[in-house]
This record gives sequence, structure tokens and C-alpha cells, in this order.
Amino acid sequence: MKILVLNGPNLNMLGLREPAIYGAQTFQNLLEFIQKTAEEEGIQVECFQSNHEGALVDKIQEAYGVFDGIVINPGAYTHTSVALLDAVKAVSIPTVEVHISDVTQREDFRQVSYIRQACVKTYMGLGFEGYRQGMLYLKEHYN
Ligand code: CA2
Repeated sequence: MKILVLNGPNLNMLGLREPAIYGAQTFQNLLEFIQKTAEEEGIQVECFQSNHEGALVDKIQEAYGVFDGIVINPGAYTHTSVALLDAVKAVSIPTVEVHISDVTQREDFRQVSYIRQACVKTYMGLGFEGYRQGMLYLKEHYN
């Protein structure tokens, strides 16, 4: 099974600031965690991070016919982007939404998720473990 893991804006800054919200581990640590999970579970994984909405849309479109599932943490685009929602709908690839923090416990503007209505599952507040749960969910339901 092939899974694409997408990370949106500023997630490449993990570990450098706001450790109380996002933890002390770095983005490189996250990539290693995802790779290790993939090896343990017999999953082929590709990771992509961008600070640019259109680059994420392009990557979702390119996943069509290539990947069996997507795990996405859209970062702040969660709360603003109809374009990412439309891209996930367009490719019809089973997609899991992940957030490191529990957005339900944060500011009002984080209570909206556009992409969620196109996602088969959401994990939040579990730190890096949410990415692992997302990969396992896709393997269990769409392998
Ligand atoms: O909890 C999550 O995973 C978020 O998707 C992270 C986004 C935030 O906008 C969402 O509401 C929830 C922000 C990622 C920014 O990460 C930073 C890392 C280090 C320092 C500052 C921000």
C-alpha cells in the first residue's frame, strides 16, 4: 500500500518554537517517525511539506492513480482552504486529517476545518502518534 503524508505551512518549524503546544520534537524527528511506522507496517510512504497552498493542491492532484491513501496535516490551511477540500474531493483518495494539537481546545478560528468533510477520519491532540494512527487506519480499511 502506498500512502502520501502531507504537511502544510510552518510544520517544518516543529521543535523550534511553541514546544508547549506542538512538543519539543523536530520536523526531522516526525519524518523519521513516519518512515519507521511505514517500515514496521509494510507501507510505502512519501512525505511532502510545503508552506504554499497551491503546491499542496498540486501534490494531491499528482497523487491520483499513484497513492492508495493520504494523511494530511494542512496546518493553518485547515481553517481557510476550500482549495484543499476540493482537491481531496477531486481525487477521491481516502484521506485522514491529522493535527498534532487538540484544535477543539484552542481559539475559535481553529474550530472550522474545511477539509474534514472530505476526510474518512480525523485524529487530533495525539502528537506524532496521530500520523501513525492515520496510516494504520488507511491500512486497515483501504489496503
Ligand atoms: O495542531 C496541528 O497540527 C495544527 O494543524 C498545526 C498548525 C495550526 O495552524 C493548526 O491550527 C493546528 C500550525 C503548525 C505550526 O507549527 C509551528 C511549529 C513551531 C512553531 C510555530 C508553529
